[in-house]
Amino acid sequence: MKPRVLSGIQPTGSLHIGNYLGALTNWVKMQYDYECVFCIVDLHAITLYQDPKELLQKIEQTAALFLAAGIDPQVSSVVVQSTVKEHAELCWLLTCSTPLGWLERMTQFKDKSSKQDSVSDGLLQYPVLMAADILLYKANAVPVGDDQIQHLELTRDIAQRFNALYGETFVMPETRLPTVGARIMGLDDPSKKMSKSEAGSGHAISMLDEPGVIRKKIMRATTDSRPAVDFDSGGAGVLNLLTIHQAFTGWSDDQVKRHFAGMRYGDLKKTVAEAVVAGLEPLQERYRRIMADPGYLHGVLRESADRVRPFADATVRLVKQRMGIYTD
Ligand code: AQP
Repeated sequence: MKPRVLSGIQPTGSLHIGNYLGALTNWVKMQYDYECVFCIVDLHAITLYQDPKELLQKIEQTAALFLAAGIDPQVSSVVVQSTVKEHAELCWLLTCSTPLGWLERMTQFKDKSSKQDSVSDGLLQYPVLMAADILLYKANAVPVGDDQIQHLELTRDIAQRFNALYGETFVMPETRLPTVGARIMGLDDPSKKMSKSEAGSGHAISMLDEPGVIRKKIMRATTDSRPAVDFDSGGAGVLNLLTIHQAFTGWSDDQVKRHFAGMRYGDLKKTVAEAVVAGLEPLQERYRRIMADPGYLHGVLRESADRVRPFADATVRLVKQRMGIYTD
């Protein structure tokens, strides 16, 4: 039997090239070697307020982007998290053995809660729900960007604690980071990771941005006061552009060095912009075709949920039995 993989993306805002390079491209590469479940994590999205009408649209758009990026629904399951109720059920069961202090220490919680007037309990529970997603399918590997490393460590802690209290139940999932693109930074501020929730129009490149918009954003990207690429002392903004180029083209470190050393920033930006445009154009074309056929998209989501439900149900039953909870 193939080892299992679980990963997810929140249907919040527009998916950007950080989500694409840090998560989606890695999923596409893994899908034929692993049994994969890729989730649109709508229950995670609502840990912060979402406009209901927009959320529904974003869920479909995110699913369509998964398929457009190359996820093959014949071999991978593309699941809207809330349609498989066991995600929420296992989250509650795990919440009861997760110490509050573990959750309060999470940097993402501290960061996101500091920006809210009122913090929901759901935001604190976010990483327990993520642990439930992973442990529900007994995933062996979880491909993520490096911002999720702490949540993956917590997942292993939650699994170990459960196993210690109730007997060996969960397998320990491994974190799988991409070799290039694990952390794409904001174009306007290369000290911050590219993020859907950053407001600035020059911050992120959306996977659905038109070529003209992509070129404009990259030409305006923050670099530094040097005139040309210097690999020994290049600033974070220049390194970020080089990472984006390398992730889109698949060039080796040597190729990148030979091609870009001494190149003026204006020419560097033009080259990076063309690589991004060329990388996203076919994906955008596939996206438009998928969105034009909602019946197909809904069918994929229904079939995927039906495929994974028996496995999810078996895990929750086992967990309940281990905990001494009645199962029918
Ligand atoms: N900048 C990034 N570089 C590399 N990988 C990234 N990921 C996110 N940003 C980058 C990876 O994308 C996957 C899904 O992320 P998510 O949407 O579930 O949540 P997030 O990490 O919170 O993404 P955002 O863009 O920062 O969203 P908001 O602003 O809504 O919180 C994960 O594998 C993540 O590592």
